[in-house]
Amino acid sequence: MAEQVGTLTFGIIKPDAVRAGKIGQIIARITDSGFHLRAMKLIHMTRREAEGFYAIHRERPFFGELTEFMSGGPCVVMALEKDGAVRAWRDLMGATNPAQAEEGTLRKEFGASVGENAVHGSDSEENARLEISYFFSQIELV
Ligand code: IDP
Ligand code: MG
Repeated sequence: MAEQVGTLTFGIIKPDAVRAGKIGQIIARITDSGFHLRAMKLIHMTRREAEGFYAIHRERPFFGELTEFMSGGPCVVMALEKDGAVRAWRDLMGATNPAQAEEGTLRKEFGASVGENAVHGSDSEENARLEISYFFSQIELV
């Protein structure tokens, strides 16, 4: 495993952005912003896998819509490294609702609605570790 120079966060290029052909542009924005890719793969989650990933939102009114969307097509899951990675990745993503996201953020550029907002990012280092381990085994982290 390469020497770790920052902290890790977990990101997803969501099915809407994959469907729109934006994988390459989003990865370019990620690496141009100084993140190092530590793990990455294209997957298509089952409904159960999406429900497991978003279990924390089980009671929210949008849980059904969210897990249907996230299991509705392929997505790209990633472990990203940078100094202060959790915060830096959320800053690059922008607000949950693309209509409220700042200029220059990924959700502003690629998100269509509060549900279909192009990218996911962990909200804490602890959740980043849990989310990375949900999708990647030890040997998939470079
Ligand atoms: P975050 O992705 O910015 O951390 P969360 O509140 O954790 O936002 O919500 C997780 C995901 O659930 C969002 O990214 C979005 O895809 C979806 N979501 C959040 N709020 C709504 C809503 O009001 N309607 C539909 N989907 C929502
Ligand atoms: Mg969240």
